[in-house]
Amino acid sequence: MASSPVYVIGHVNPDTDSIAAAVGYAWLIREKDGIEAIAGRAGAINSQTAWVLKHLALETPVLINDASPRFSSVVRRLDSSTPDEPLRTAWALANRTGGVAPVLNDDGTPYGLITGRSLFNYLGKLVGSSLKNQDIAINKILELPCREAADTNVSKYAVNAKIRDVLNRILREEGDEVWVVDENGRYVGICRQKDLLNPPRLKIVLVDHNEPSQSVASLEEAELLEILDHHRLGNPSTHYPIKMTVDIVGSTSTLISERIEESGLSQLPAIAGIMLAGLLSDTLILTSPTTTTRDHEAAQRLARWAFTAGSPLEKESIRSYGEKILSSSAGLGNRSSEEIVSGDLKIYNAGNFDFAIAQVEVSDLNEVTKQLDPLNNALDNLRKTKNLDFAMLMVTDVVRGSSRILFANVPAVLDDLPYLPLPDSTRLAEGVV
Ligand SMILES: [Mn+2]
Repeated sequence: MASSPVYVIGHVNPDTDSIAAAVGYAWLIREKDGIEAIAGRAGAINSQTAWVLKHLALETPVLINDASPRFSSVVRRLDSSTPDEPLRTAWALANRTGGVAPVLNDDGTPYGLITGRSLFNYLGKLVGSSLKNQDIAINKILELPCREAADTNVSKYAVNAKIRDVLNRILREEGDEVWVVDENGRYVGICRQKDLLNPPRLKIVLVDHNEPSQSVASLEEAELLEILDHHRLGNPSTHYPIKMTVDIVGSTSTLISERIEESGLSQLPAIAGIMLAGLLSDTLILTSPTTTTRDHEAAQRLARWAFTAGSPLEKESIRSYGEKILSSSAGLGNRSSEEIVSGDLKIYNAGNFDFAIAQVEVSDLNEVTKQLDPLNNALDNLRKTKNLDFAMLMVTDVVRGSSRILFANVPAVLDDLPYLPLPDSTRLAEGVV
């Protein structure tokens, strides 16, 4: 079996830096190490990232929201025969596949599986106890159609199904093989019981986060190779040593652009373009308090790679590109309150409280006033369903650099927050993004 690919994946509720870092780092691994690396995403992309991907004509990374091994990691794509072909075809096939011949209908769906057991059962029926039938010559049997000797009761599993979910059921089945089919029920391959017992783990590199709670589900079932991030440490735990870089810069894209430079490589314009978008989005065009000199240098470097002749960003400056990116984030208008409070959501535990902080970016803080009641309701529902002590929604004006904060069930200790209480019981946090 060919070595399995490495997936580079950012956090759930991905923002632009999270997607950009996955795309950029997967490229670097492929380019520098010659390893198959694929950019993944742990959830739906937001409207800002969608705009950037489209503008740069980049493909959306593959959705991976659960790292539990799937049938796709163990499927054997064996050659097949058809129900009407003579059994000798299946016989020849089984000699090459190690004893199995998949028989497929014309539309590509499984008809039945010819195995040693199915053949033996069939011969038993054919010969029976009658002495005269024992004279049938083997070459006559091999002329019979495949359909006769195929076991048509073999179960089918979707190529994307999680092995863990159905393993016990499969182990109780009679045969050693099961079908693996695509979403239309068409043959993908077969899979043997013994391959399911210890499936290869998904190889994963985490970017732009390090807390398992912000990661793809079933991370513990994956083989974690590396973490590359710029956030606070959130207790990642592994059974073996891994490469880990958590540095104080404004974006993960900054770190990756430095790695690319260290390798003596230059980035493709479109990928440099999305990394620059990740950097400018996380640092609000290099103005956020998290911005460092290294981010400024990275922006220059990425701009040099991205703003080349013929690229979609040919005529941009860092400033003009940054403004387009920030204004491409959707306001509150065309999304439901439920979507808004769960879109960019992080769950924390600190000081004996379980709480959530959600954030949404707008270009005008007055948008909040119009939707205050539904947003408060959605925030409180979110708090209840997630079983939290309290929840906050930061509505951030990315142009003027201020936020309005909505609270659900906020504890008294937070009354001392230095943010101006407004009559509608939200608070204004000037300069907080
Ligand atoms: Mn980031």
